[in-house]
Amino acid sequence: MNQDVDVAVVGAGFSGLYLLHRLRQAGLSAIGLETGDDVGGTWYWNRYPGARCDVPTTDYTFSFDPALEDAWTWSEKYATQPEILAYLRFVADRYDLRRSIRFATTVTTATWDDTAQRWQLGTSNGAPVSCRFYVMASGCLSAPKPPEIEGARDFAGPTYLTSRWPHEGVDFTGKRVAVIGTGSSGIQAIPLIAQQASHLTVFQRTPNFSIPALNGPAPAAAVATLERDRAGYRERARWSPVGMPRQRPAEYSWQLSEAERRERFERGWMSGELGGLSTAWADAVSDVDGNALLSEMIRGKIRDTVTDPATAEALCPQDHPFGSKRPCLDTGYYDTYNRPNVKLVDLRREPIATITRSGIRTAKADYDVDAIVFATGFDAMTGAMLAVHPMTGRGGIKLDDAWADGPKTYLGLTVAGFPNLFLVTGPGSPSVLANMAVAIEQHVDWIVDRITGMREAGQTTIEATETAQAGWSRHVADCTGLTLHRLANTWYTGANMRGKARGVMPYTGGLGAYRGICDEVVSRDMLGFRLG
Ligand code: FAD
Ligand code: N01
Repeated sequence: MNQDVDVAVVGAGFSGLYLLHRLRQAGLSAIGLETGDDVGGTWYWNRYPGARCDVPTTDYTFSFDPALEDAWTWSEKYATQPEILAYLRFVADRYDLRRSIRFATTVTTATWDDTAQRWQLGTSNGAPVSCRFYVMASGCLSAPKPPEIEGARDFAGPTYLTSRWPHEGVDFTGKRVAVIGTGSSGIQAIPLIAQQASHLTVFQRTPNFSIPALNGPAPAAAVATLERDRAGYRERARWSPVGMPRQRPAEYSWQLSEAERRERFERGWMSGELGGLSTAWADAVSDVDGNALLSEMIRGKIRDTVTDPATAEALCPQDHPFGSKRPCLDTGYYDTYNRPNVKLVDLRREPIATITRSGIRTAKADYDVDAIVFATGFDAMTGAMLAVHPMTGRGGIKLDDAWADGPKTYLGLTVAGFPNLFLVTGPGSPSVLANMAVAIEQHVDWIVDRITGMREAGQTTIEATETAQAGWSRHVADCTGLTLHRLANTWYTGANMRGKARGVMPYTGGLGAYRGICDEVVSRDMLGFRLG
């Protein structure tokens, strides 16, 4: 027996929770299907030491209900994973969402039935689901990347994935630990693991830019700005390029003297926000030359902090402009390499040959350890969507075939050939380049408004045209051509996954501009969509 609903929502993180709330408010029947056994998504899974947000929490928060904002106060500028998880649980309870979610349930297959004009979802637990609309709120950083290291299964000791951290925590006291990976997850975890372990060896393939978070209570000035006019602040965030209202500089690097650039850089460095540096001057993250000045100043900070010159040099990113790869916010990351119990292994000089029973063998040495932490990242943006396999649209077309040369969407929200399927924060949407709480609310509102609009118009199907999808893909590529993101091998481009098609996946034109485009599509009679 099927479970029949108007809308099936895959995932119970920020996106799934807000979707369920809005769908219920709209009088639609909906079910949430979630692999985890509780709500939270990212914040349910990523429980590694030091996990916290890198967008100030007063911005990284739901804004759809002022009463919810009144009911919750964040304790820190950058809240920890347990606090963000507690918030999402609070949201689930406040709007009584859990009763609509089937936990411990993975959506395994999805098939469009053109006769019934419904999706049929196979699940790992309980009845299959039949739904008119199928929404993948499955997360763009939710599918862990396999370590892709030979011998990974041979290691005799425990291994941990930052994105699947044990709920009971891990005690590394007295242990020799290896961390592989120096992205945001590794850079947050490394200082805390170093404090506990007897010895920590960090295996770094590509150094990342990181700036100090300077965490603490939410800065009084930021809170005052927000509280003076919260509705206005939230509205400005919605129309801003990155989902946070921030001043953008007018002066380009070449219009500033060296002393002025230094002064702005130091202020940005001490702002404790990624935006503090990317707005140091107008061309800081948009032009190679303006960026080179900034990147070199950051390398200077690394050299000033790390006492061993060879280690400092190995930690200095040289292969990508600041901001082209997601930079990190850290607490004591570079200082950690001054500890006597921490060693950096530069995999560019000695690549990993294999993992052995007792540790990690590189081209130069054997490093025996008691535990290995894989901070190796995600099959980003497409991983969770393609893991529903097969996902079959009109005429038997499969999503992995449709995306064989890279993901193609219309607005990052829909895929030609897949009627009544919506993606939240899909490839071709700004998502990961913005404050995602704001990006998610925009997507959810747009999707639910379309579904309710169709109900009012007596329509049952919506599908992007091939022409619209091709046009959007061109626009996404054109915008990318104007940014520095194309210059780095990152998870934004699929380069972190063996065999994955290459191309900048997020929309780089900015969240506010994107919102305007989505609204314009609606105001122009759903331009690019076929409705029936
Ligand atoms: P997720 O939270 O990823 O939830 C998706 C859910 O879908 C998961 O629980 C997953 O189990 C479930 N799922 C997937 N596939 C299936 C399936 N087939 N069947 C059933 N369930 C399925 N963004 C920011 O803007 N600011 C930050 O500071 C920030 N910090 C981050 C820190 C970390 C450690 C990570 C990994 C990401 C961070 N992000 C941040 C991005 C973050 O992913 C988003 O902000 C947001 O939490 C995503 O919410 P979501 O609901 O869209 O997806
Ligand atoms: O993943 P990553 P992440 N051998 O892909 C290395 C968000 N986030 O989980 O760069 C050796 O960035 C890999 O090396 P390289 C945020 O958006 C936010 O850290 O491919 N090394 C890299 O160093 C972030 O960008 C926060 O050469 C291997 C690392 O593993 C995104 O999630 C915290 C390897 C992976 O870094 C992903 O971050 C956490 C191999 N085989 C996450 N395979 C905040 O602070 C991979 N690596 C808010």
